[in-house]
Formats: sequence, structure tokens, C-alpha cells
Amino acid sequence: MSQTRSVYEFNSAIVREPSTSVVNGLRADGRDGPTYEGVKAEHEIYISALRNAGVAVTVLPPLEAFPDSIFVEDPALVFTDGAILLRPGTPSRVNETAEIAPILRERFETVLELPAPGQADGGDIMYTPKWVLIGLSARTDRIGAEALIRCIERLGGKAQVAETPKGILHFKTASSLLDDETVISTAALAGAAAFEGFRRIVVPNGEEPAANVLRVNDVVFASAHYPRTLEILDTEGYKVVPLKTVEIEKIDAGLSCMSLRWYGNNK
Ligand code: CIR
Repeated sequence: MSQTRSVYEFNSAIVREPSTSVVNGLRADGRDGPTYEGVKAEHEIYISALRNAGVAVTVLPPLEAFPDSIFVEDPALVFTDGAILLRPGTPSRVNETAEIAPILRERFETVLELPAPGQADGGDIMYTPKWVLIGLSARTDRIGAEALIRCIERLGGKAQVAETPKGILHFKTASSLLDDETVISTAALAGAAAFEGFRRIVVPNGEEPAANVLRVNDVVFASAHYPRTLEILDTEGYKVVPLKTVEIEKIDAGLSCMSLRWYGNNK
């Protein structure tokens, strides 16, 4: 992979508007779902934040048949040198890949497909300057992870497998890259072998969802309602953009999930 710039330098992104069916998005527990209006409002502010950070954003139309399709991060991976169509690890989301495929084929010369029978969700994939980390989870199995490593190698990159703590939806639900040498994570992931060599910032107990931040160029998008994490990020010198995530958290999502981001000439 021709990686001469930071893995968080982006000039292009794809997002998808929420459908009214988003109120039925998947969630691990029996909490009440979000309101459509609430998700839509958070999504609109997110798009503005991406644009303010210097990213050209393509907004795709909503897909009523797919309540979770606002989370475009999960059915595909994108890099400067190409895209990889994934095989999401939960039945209601499998066909989201076919919906995003033509959009990616228009933008990328090389579009690889994760071969069956493996499964992988983009939420389990973390780009780092050293390698791509692939978290094993209920959505990403070992066969999928091994096949994905080979796809990433075909694009000129390298990748390795990591463990997602039990009961956590995705690897990036609990960890994120902050800069070339720093990750932020929950206490459960702070000691992970995958992060050896990285400086680690741990979110305070009770603020676990705050570990899903999104570094975009020179700013860090962070959930607005976790004040202790915001303070830590500020003290560490990051330029933080606090964004409301109250509604999307009701369906187990965070800031990274709502976009596919890359650097390229193919906006
Ligand atoms: C799901 O369970 O698939 C959605 N409700 C949430 C997906 C969040 N995506 C992500 O973390 N990349």
C-alpha cells in the first residue's frame, strides 16, 4: 500500500442517510431504540464535521430495507489503492455489501471481494501505521480474518489478527487510533498485545463508549457526552470535535461507523 501519509489523512468519504427503519437497528440489549429524527440530526452534524475537517463527502440515499445501513463502515474497507467488499457477520446486514459495491466500483479501479465462507465487519478493522488490525468478534471470524489478511496483502498492505473482548460488538467499539503512536481504548483492551509499541490512553470507567473516536486529519471526533474522556483528550493536546452520539449509541454504534474514508484522487 502506498502509504506516504498518515492513515487518518482523508480527503474523501462516503456516508449513507439513515432510513426511517433505523429505529429498528440491531442492539445487544432490550433498550429502547433511537428516534429517526434524533439519528438524522446526529448524522447531519457528523457530515458537517467531516466537511469542516477537509473531507469531500458523498451522501448516499437511505435504504429502508436495511435498518443498519447508515453504518457504511461495516460492509467494505477502502484504501488509497483499492477497496475490499466484506461479508458482514450478521444476517440482516449481509446484503448491504451488494448495495455499496457499485458505488465503490465507480470510485476504485481495484475492488476485491472477501471470499466465502469467512465473515468480517469493517467495525473490527483498525488502520495503523504499522499494519491493519483485524479484531476477531461475533461478527468477524478467523476464516474471514485470514482471508482478509490476504486481500490486504494483494493491495500491498499487511495485517494481523487481534482479539476483541467478549461481549463487545466490534474491536473499534472499544479502541481507536489517535495518532501515529497512540491508541485510546477501554481498560479491557489497554493491555492488548495488538497495541504493543503504542502509547495508550484508557477511557475512565463508566465512559467505555467514548473509546470509539475518529481521527480525521488534524482533529479527533469524540462523543460529546463523556466529559472525562474529552478532558483527557484536550489535556493531551488533541483538537477535539465533540459530537452527539446519544441516539446512535442506542443501536450500538459510534463515530467511526458512519463513514467510509480514504485519501485519493477518486472522490
Ligand atoms: C449493528 O449491530 O450492526 C449496528 N446496530 C451497529 C453497527 C456499528 N458499526 C460499527 O461499529 N462499525
